[in-house]
Amino acid sequence: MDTIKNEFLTKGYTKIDQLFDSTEAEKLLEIYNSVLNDKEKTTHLRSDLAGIDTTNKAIERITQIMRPSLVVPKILGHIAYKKALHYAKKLLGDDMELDFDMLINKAPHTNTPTPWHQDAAYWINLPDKRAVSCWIALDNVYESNGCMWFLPVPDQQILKHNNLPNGGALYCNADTTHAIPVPLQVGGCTFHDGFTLHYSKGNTTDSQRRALILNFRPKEMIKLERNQGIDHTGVRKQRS
Ligand SMILES: O=C(O)CCC(=O)C(=O)O
Repeated sequence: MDTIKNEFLTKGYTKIDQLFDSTEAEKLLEIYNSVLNDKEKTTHLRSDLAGIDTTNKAIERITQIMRPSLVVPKILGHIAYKKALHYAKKLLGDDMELDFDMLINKAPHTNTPTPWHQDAAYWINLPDKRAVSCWIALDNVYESNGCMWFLPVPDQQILKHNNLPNGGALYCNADTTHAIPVPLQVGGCTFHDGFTLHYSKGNTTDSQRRALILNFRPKEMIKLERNQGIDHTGVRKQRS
């Protein structure tokens, strides 16, 4: 645990090879697929991080569904949530709690990168800036289907971000020459800090690239967010 914590605190990210086993992965995938395939129940939580393709609105390239646990609350009982919370507490303190979950899928042959960004650019400016995202692989991930890449940022700076057109993701320009890809097997995960730059290449393979992301921050900061109407379900706001 000390090595993991040290890596997280110095580099802004770390990885766990196996958060849960293949039996647990199958259970999670069953719930995950039911949410992903239910366009009706997820309409208000769903977007394409690549921005809507105005020439073909039916195609989602990078499907993001916020707060899947609002659609299927039983997902909260999966061991992934408990284990990720355990690590979040070890990494950033016992007051960490789940702020929100989200699911991101890259459909086969959509070849659309998730642009370089810092998660903190999406969030309001909270007095306590501790936050960690656990990115869980539900397919084996490598460069050509969109594993995560990371680049540490010193001093909790937030770089200038812009929006991709048509409701797409935030992106920033940075020198990413020294970024590191992190391939994972199903059930493996990474933890990254809210200020760490990250990105993934497009999926050029025949299968999906499914990931579940769990975000943790201090209980008091979640209260502050909720008091300001921030529940991570709605229209994305941009901070920088
Ligand atoms: O899954 C991806 O491609 C991007 C994930 C991401 O940006 C995040 O977890 O903060």
